[in-house]
Amino acid sequence: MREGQKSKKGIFISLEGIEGTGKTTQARLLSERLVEKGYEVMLTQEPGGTVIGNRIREILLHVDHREMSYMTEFLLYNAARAQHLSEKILPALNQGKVVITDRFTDSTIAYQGYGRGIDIELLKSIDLIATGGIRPDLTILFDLDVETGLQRNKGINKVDRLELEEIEFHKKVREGYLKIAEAEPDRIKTVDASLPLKDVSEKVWEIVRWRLGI
Ligand code: Z5A
Repeated sequence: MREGQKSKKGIFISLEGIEGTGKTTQARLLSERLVEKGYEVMLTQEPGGTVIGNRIREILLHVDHREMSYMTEFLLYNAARAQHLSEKILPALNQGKVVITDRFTDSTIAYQGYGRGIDIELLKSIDLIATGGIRPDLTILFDLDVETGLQRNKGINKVDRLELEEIEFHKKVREGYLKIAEAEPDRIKTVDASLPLKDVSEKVWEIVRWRLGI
């Protein structure tokens, strides 16, 4: 899971992808299936997952904060992640739980790196400070064309600061995700998120069962 982590009994799973790919829905379905099988699960999300993280989330996503610099945005995501890890993720893993997080470091590489254009090496060096190098054991990337993803979100009337970005930004993020997945095929498994919801959840379950050996 990470370089240098002292103890770890649980399994750390992250779900990634552009908006509207179904991460939140699939996180819930996966959690329910794992609980049915007797696993203790902690379902969480970024930015957020803690009181401090949720406050940072409000700052990050508020539509009025259009003047936020890319560097401020990047550092706030990392601040929220550092808190999330120390307060929630690591304690849950040390208790042997399966932690499912809706987004983690790959989101920062995809959005702030490939999307905003911040140097990837710089992102990685700050990530090391925020996370101590902790990586999920398994990441599922939900891949979907940008137009469909944004359309699905329109259906639920959800708008935040990042969703106001031009479509080109979201396309760069999607391409970024695909590059990240290509570079780490053992950790990151890509699922076609354009399939019907039930089919996507079956693919997710297949991958997770394989990873857990059940
Ligand atoms: N961000 C960042 O820039 N850097 C970072 O480091 C981190 C995050 C951690 C967080 O937004 C924003 O922060 C996000 C990235 C940025 N930017 N944006 N924009 P969020 O947490 O509020 O939202 P999100 O992560 O982007 O997820 P989402 O937009 O809520 O979508 P989703 O979770 O992937 O999808 P969903 O809510 O499960 O489903 C959306 C709709 O589609 C819903 O009506 C479903 O019923 C429907 N759906 C789901 N699956 C299907 C299928 N298979 N077919 C048809 N319809 C479906």
